[in-house]
Amino acid sequence: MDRILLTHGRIATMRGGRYDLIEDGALYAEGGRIRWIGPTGSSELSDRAEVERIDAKGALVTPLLVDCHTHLVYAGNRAREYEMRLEGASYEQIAKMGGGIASTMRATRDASDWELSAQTGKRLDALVAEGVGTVEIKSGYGLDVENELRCLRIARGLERGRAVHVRTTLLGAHALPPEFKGRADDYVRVVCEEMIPAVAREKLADAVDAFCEGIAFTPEQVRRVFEAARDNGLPVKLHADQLSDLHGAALAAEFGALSADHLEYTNGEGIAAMAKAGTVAVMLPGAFHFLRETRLPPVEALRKQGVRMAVATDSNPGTSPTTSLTLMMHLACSLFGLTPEEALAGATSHGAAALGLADRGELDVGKRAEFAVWDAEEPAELAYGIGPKRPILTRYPQ
Ligand code: DI6
Ligand code: FE
Repeated sequence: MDRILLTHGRIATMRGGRYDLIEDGALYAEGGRIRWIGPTGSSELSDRAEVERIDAKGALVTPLLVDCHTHLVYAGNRAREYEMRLEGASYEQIAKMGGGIASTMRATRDASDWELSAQTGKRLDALVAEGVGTVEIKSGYGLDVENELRCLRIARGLERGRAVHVRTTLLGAHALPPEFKGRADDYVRVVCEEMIPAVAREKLADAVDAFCEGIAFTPEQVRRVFEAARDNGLPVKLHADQLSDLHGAALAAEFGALSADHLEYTNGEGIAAMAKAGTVAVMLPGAFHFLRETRLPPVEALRKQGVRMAVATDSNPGTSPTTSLTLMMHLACSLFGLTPEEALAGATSHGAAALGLADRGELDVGKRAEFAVWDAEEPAELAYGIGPKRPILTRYPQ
């Protein structure tokens, strides 16, 4: 049925990134869009015929969640590296020994399309079961033209038959593949002159990302990747200042990036540049926790400057092996000091902004009629519990 009338919900609309609660709220949707939202008792709601009626019975209603940063397409796992790190090896040391991203690259290249789809689909299903309605999926474990495009195609293909939007991001500049050892600039040329144009031609990605870090690519190399993205009409995002301050946030802002992600080592200048450019700060507490990082992202400064903060899983085998966005909301509060309201905004309204999507992440007239009803009354309950939450029901217009 195309028409939906939800009544008696405690609706956290998340308009403007706030709970903006409607007590005993109702919403009416038609054609996949919200046409009306307000109090259940309103006379405007009377003559609605032939509608699917949902009585939320006082339960919490939120927009479907948005996970704006994942690396879902990969094969294998890195449990052995986890053991090594617990024994004292650092993430950088393991990467330099040929482990890390390169080891997942090998497993990913070796996996068949079917295996990759099946493994990735399982992770995507776990997110969907938690009330996530939009998932960004990056490539980045293929690291050659053929395999990066293959991973993006697999990511796109997973939308079929699932109640989820997949947004894809090319992360060709994730790590240097071994065949380019000592020739990073040559690899960057492949990313700029072959990968990005091919992805733009086939419309396989919605954005381009890069990893700006000592163990990955320099700011100069990232600049070239961003210029190529701009030349091909693709917006950019950046893994910025995760392990050291390379002024990644400022570089991202200079290119009007949709988001700069991680930001543990970002300085004040970078934050001011992000505020000016409207670049969203994506908080990734799963990676912080898993790497046993101690340097906190500059949450108070981001807040003061009015930079919108998103929260995402960063789901990947090396630094954030998780598929629970509500657990990340919990960690964003407990580890980074976000309020539960900020965490929910980060997984709805601001997560959508980090993907450049203005039609979701908030419940309001004209927005997509995508919502979840939770076994909860207080919106803070979503960040409060440790572990995945399951909504009672979700609605997702096809
Ligand atoms: N930063 C991260 O935390 C992930 N990628 C990135 O650029 C780690 C990816 C991995 O270790 O496999
Ligand atoms: Fe990441």
